[in-house]
Amino acid sequence: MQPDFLARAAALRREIERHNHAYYVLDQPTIPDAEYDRLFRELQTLEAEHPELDTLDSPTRRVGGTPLDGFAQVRHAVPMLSIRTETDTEASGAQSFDARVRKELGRDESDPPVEYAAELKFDGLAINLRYERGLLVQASTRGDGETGEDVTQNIRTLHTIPLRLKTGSPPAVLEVRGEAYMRRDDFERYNAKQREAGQPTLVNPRNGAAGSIRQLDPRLAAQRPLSFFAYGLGEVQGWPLPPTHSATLDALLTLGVPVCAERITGLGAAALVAFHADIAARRDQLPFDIDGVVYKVNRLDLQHELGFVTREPRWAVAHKYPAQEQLTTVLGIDVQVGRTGALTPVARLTPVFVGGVTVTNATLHNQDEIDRKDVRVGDTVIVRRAGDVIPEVVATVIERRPQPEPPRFNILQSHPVCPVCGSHVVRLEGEAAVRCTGGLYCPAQRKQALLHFAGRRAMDIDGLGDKLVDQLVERGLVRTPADVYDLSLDTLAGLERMAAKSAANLLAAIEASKAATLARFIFALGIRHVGEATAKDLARHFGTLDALIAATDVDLLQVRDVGPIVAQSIVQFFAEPHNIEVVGRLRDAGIRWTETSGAQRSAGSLAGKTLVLTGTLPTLTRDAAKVKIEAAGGKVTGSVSKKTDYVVAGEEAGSKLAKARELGVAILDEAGLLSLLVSNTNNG
Ligand code: 5U1
Repeated sequence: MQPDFLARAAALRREIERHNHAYYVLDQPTIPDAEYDRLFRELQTLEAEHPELDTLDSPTRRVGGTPLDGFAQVRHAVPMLSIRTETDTEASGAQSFDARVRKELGRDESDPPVEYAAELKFDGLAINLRYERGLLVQASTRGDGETGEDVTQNIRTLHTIPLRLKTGSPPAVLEVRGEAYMRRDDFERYNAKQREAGQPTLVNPRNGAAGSIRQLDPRLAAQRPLSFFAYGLGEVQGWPLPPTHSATLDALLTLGVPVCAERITGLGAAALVAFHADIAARRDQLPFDIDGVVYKVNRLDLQHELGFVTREPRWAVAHKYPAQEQLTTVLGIDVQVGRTGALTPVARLTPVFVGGVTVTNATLHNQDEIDRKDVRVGDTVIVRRAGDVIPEVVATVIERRPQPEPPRFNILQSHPVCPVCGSHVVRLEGEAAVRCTGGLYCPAQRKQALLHFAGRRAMDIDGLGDKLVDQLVERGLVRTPADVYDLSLDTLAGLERMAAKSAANLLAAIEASKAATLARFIFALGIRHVGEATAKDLARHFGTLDALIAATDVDLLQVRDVGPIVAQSIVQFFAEPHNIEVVGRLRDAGIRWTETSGAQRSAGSLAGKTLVLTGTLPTLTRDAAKVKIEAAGGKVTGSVSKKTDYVVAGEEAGSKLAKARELGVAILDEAGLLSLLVSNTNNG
């Protein structure tokens, strides 16, 4: 009989790989992170206690091992070829390839068209994955095509690459060739995190992929999110080759190897021209960078017949798209005020054609990024435009800097006040951004602030949407939210796409919004860092708007969950005279709420208590339970911690209930909650 630990390890591996697949491939996590971590640690412990369990396909191998001194050289069993690359127009590139292929195969006009496979040319790093008897034993870079570098440890950290092929009868040897790449969203997320932490950012996804794979510390490599697509084979033993390239990729998919779905097969040059045009039109919407498309003769016997010239096969060609990075010069550095008041430095550029459009401006993100890249007016810079992402300056070519050197650029020095509204500009501690303190008064922030003010969870003005706000602000009819309450039927009816009936409905919604709550009103003001939950806490704590306006940093720090950053932001907001003026006008317009005294606020039976709702309650919806709890002075949060007073659990309560048990937090059912609420009514 199998010892228990063997069976347990096998079950854990199966379960962890299932969760990995759900999380990394399907993007649909099946269990909470904490539960996944528990399973993973259990497997790590078992493997540490029983070294005989430590196999190459264990998911624990994916976290990266000890740092390397350098990469070992790997001689490729079958050379890794490169591909002929062309940048002609869409039609001529495909037609000249088809003409060459037909000529080499001795086909003339009367012969049927050649069948081609067309796919994407990913912008990453070419990798050879070597599977022996189904097990991933080695991963190597292309190198010079004959000899590459052994990057097995780092490649194992890519969760979409199978450590074992999905087949009951694995081939003796199967080498899979493809590209490791970084998705654009992973690149953006990684860089945003790095920027926040004041750490160096990646220049582009391709450098991100290449840099991670050639990273000597696999634990660092594991932190950089990479993906992989297969597009061909190397050495193969004991695996019947399918008759075509497309069938080969299909077969790899069934073995669990990732293959990109954006591929076609078609007859003759026309199919390739159509594929090229289709992908060109959708290039920006793809989740990853490509630098072109690849055309291949689909039948493997014809590929064999066509053979190679030097290191490039005659049966394939890459057809490039315009580059997504170009060199240009910085004519000046402007500052734009964004919707949260952040002053974003923008480089004005000598116009340059990049990523299919002419770019004249590129973001420099913030002061830290300007300093890190040392961008100055007059510099030659690399500009990148990929996907729908706004163009950015990714690096400065220091060698080309004009002499004498231009001065460094500093936002606070060049813009001590907001260029749009003249309010003070500050850089808050711990923040990368320099911000305008103008808030509601600043026109650049006005549209967004208005939309927020009118939002469902704020003043709930039904019908005051995007298009209308644009018109109202652009025509100068609304400068601050207070102006909304001065709008007349005539003015509204005179707007584009606004019938008399809609204008009357909007006016009624504006009127109805005057019956507010203090919490909604505070939230509607759009104070930075004051979300809905904080607004409720502030309303509950201070009871009146005047008390909140008069509050100091020290007073604000008494409020649950308010830390120094939030406190500073609130003080700064009410210190700006324009904001006080707008608040006064809103009150004068008739916005009202019930203000509560200190005694009333502490009277609720759940005053000061924090509750977490989990599972389905028998009669109350989650929103209804939340309203009742808040009416009794309690607060509802999303996660269980030692600070939680009660967890209210219904049917199918999951990890939150388990956590409550683990931490010894009191657990209530709906009846228990209702009895607490009843005691509130009796008391209050
Ligand atoms: N999709 C794809 N990319 N790519 C790159 N196929 C493909 N094939 C290549 C290369 C270098 O080379 C083979 C044609 C040998």
